[in-house]
Amino acid sequence: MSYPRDRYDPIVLTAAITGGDTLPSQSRSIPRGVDEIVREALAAARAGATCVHLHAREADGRPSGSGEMFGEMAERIRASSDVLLNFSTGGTLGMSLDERLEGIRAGRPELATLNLGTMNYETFPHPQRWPDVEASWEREVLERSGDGVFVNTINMIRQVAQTCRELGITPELEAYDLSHLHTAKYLLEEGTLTSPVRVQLVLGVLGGAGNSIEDLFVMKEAAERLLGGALGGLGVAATGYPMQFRLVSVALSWGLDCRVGLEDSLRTRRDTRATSNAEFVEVATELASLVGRPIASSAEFQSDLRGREFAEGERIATN
Ligand code: KMH
Ligand code: ZN
Repeated sequence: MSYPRDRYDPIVLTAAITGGDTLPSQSRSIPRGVDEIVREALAAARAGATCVHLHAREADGRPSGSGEMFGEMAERIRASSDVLLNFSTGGTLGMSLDERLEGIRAGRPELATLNLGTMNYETFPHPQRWPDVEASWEREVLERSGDGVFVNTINMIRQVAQTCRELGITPELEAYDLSHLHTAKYLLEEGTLTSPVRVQLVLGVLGGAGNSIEDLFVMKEAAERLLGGALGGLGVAATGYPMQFRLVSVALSWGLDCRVGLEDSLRTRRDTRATSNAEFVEVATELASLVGRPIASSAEFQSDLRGREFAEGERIATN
């Protein structure tokens, strides 16, 4: 599956199961603890997701970088499904990079996020819009609002890229803004990243680009202009309702990979809060069917990723 996609080429559909930005008090549907996250990931796979993007959360919903939890999630999901695993290295504010990399070392997912820059990162920017919360740790998160910085220095990015290479993991480059695409271009030129690269445009985080269709257009055009032939895949993850589904609708028509799920949105209709990630996958597969865009099976995506590794290995062998 090369990029750009032809008119009927399949796209990769990722379900973002739980994330680490939302607070459990916002919705009891946000899976917490290994049992709930595994259950939700398997249900999303059964509903048609090619891949699941996973964070870890403790039983009380607190985000965690625990290698033990990620390792258990990987083992239990792989025992029941061929869905591909995409683990977050984003962690949560205050985690060291080593803590953020524990999960991929333990679970050896097929993919892992590689966040392309340091940025302001706000989920609850104004007290007037804070959700009611139950746990004291949630209140502490809200009280820190306005000071959120997501740290990803160039050397940290180099370390994530190197760790992925050592573990045979495909990095998914997370671009929140135009500057991140320039960083990706530079890292390809210095050899930290190797072509082809998979880029995901992450839209709607306060501190990054917005989640309008115009923002998606600008970022897509910039990605193609800056990364051109090095793009092996280009996708979009947009936050919030209705923009997650509106951008998915455009992305499906353009042949971009798509991400849906409770990490990025809590509603599947204007007045309906989602009760599962499978509901999001069902909306995305219905939209895909309506616009004639096949969704890649996990086996197709797996062989695509392996094909590149093989091709890369061949290139190294002939040097
Ligand atoms: N929660 C998304 C906006 C990661 O996991 O590394 C950011 C994200 C990045 O998914
Ligand atoms: Zn994530």
